[in-house]
Amino acid sequence: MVNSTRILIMNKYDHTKIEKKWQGEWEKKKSFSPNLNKAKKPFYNLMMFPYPSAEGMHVGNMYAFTGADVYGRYQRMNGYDVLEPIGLDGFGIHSENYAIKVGRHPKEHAKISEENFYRQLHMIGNSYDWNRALETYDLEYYKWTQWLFVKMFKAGFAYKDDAIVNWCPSCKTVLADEQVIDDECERCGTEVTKREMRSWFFRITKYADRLLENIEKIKWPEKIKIAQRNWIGRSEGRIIKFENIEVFTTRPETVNSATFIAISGNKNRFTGNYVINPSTNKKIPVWEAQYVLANYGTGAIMGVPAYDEKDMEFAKKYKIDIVKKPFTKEIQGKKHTNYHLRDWLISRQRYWGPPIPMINCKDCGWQPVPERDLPVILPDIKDFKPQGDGVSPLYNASDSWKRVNCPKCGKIAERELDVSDTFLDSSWYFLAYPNLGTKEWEGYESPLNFKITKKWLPVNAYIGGAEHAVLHLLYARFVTMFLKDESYLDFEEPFPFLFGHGLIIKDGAKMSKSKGNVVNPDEYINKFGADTLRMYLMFLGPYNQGGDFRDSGIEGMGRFLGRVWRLFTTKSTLEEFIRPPSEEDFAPEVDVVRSKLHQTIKKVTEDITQMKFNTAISALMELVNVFYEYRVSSREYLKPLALLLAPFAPHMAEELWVGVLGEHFSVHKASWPRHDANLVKVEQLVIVIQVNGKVRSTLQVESGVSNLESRVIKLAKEDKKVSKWLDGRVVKKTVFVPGKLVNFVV
Ligand code: ANZ
Ligand code: ZN
Repeated sequence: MVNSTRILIMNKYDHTKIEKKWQGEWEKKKSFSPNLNKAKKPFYNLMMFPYPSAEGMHVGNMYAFTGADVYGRYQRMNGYDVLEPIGLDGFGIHSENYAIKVGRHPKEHAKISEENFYRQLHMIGNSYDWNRALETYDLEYYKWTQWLFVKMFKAGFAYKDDAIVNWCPSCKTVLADEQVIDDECERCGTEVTKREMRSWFFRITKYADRLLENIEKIKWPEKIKIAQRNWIGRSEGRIIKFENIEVFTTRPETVNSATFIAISGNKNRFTGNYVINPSTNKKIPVWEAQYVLANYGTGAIMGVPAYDEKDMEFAKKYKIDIVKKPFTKEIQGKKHTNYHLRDWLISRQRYWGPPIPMINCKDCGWQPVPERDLPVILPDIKDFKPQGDGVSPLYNASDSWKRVNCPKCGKIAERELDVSDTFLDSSWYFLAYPNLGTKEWEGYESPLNFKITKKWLPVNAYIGGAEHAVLHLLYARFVTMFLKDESYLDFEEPFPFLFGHGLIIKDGAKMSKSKGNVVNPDEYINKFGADTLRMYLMFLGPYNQGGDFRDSGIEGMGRFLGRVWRLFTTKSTLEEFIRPPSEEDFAPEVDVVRSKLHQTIKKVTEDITQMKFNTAISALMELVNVFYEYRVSSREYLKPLALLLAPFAPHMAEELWVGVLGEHFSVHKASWPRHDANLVKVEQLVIVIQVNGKVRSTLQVESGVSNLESRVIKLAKEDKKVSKWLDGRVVKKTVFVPGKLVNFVV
């Protein structure tokens, strides 16, 4: 049945207009705000918490968010109630350092960058639930960050201690071990020094074994798992006593070859002391050595130059005996397990963070702020800059803020002046999103509504960069375990499935502000549209590997989407094919197109499931080529194409679906197409190609195609082995035996 009445005359695709239109429509209709109570098939699709740097988002960030969104949209079309929330991790050193650099107050700066960041996030067309955005500097939010501190304290997990800690001379604050990367500050790259300070710690080490053992149960990239295992660094050995000096060793069987003892020191020097080696009963010297770490094991080692390289180097340098005895069977010392992981240093001598909710009373000691008095509001102060002498900027707050009544005895006491680490803000945000707006959230006992939490957590898919392999991902696991043990949660791994995306490279380097090779998405979105940029980014390479950003590539993607648009809009929309029936009867073509479509459905589905977005897009391009080649314009074929396109180019797909095909709003709620296994398989036939009767090549084609004379001849001529024999010659006659043979007579 042919219906040629609906002739569409469409204008050129106006991306600016169409993208704005659908973004407005999605928001108005709350298309991506699932009803959390009623949802039947919850799917929590989360991308790692971004922090808004003032210049806003660059295409590297957009790359991360887009991949996650493609995945979320796909799940939604598969019938899930997808929750895809977004917010800003705007408290903390990163934002504050920038504010200081540009001479703004962090609070004022936060407003500016928030506005810019949300504007950009709207532009890229992700299916965020805009009704539940959150910012870590929001009072409502950090009330609960402080609550978490109080819970930790009450459970004995927070303590204040004097310790040798990492100090960043540029950020003028202490840092946690995890925030020192190759001796440099994770934030600013300055070389970190050591300092003795009194600071708050969380006992993450209590969970060392569980954090380690659970790694085997979660579906994470192997690289990230290895990083966590190494960071926790469990090592089993023994503690051996050399008179009054205890050493930790993982090789107790080498004790009879130990020729010296070394204790941690700032210099390499001999102390003049000797101790008896309990295995050989010989006197051995006690050295101080820089290579012995003060806070690992017992801070002292037995030097076994014959079996250990570092000890060998030291022994050679200082002319210490080198003795190699066979391993002893008399194993000395008691068993001891050592960890590389240290307790999490939470204090920061900075302004822009949640004040640590603790009160110091002369008589009662440290007391937590009662939960119903939270939040402890960060006071507005003019002199917010870090001072460098270890005194917190909150020292400049008014006395009325600094002095409070002790919650226990009521006498005047003093507030803690440190704020907490930014990584505490982001250690629990994934729990917050589904709970925003619940009555628990508005209260003070716990932010977590039991039913909602049970229904929506843990996170179904967590997508982010590998640079947080240890930091955020370790802290979030720790906090979740803690809340489980405190009976607030019934699971202990927040992210059972984590996907690590790759990085965008520009001019040979990772895209980052410090490298000065940042590409702002705004200009590209204005010029090509968000859909084109999204598709281009997803096409750059496998999503877990990233890719190289080039202007020429994005133009190519723009042309492809233009082709898609014209495919839908320039011809009459007929119910059947409109390929002129001049050639063969078109039944075989139906076979070809249909099997290509079903192959594509299968391929795109499998690829998206594995986040291989680049090959999914290639498959779509091939399909579009076939549609052009066979002049496909039937709804039967165009509808599934629009559906397959929807996760990648959500705006154009919506316009094609609703505006062109006249389907119901919205394509993003329509069902993902299913392939028919019978149609995917196509019989392949081998056609022999001859030139002057001699076999020069063979051609493998789908059985439907094998009978099409002009198509087979075209393919045969394009065959490299054949074209060699045809070049420069005139084909006088072409013999075609359907399904079997082509012979060119030249
Ligand atoms: C004797 C020995 C012989 C060792 C040998 C190794 C090889 P992991 O696996 O990282 O735990 N060690 C112990 N405490 C140390 C400290 N505070 N600073 C520096 N090194 C320290 O490594 C444990 C090994 O590292 C220990 O076993 C000790 O050297 C050294 F053929 O003892 B071994
Ligand atoms: Zn720093």
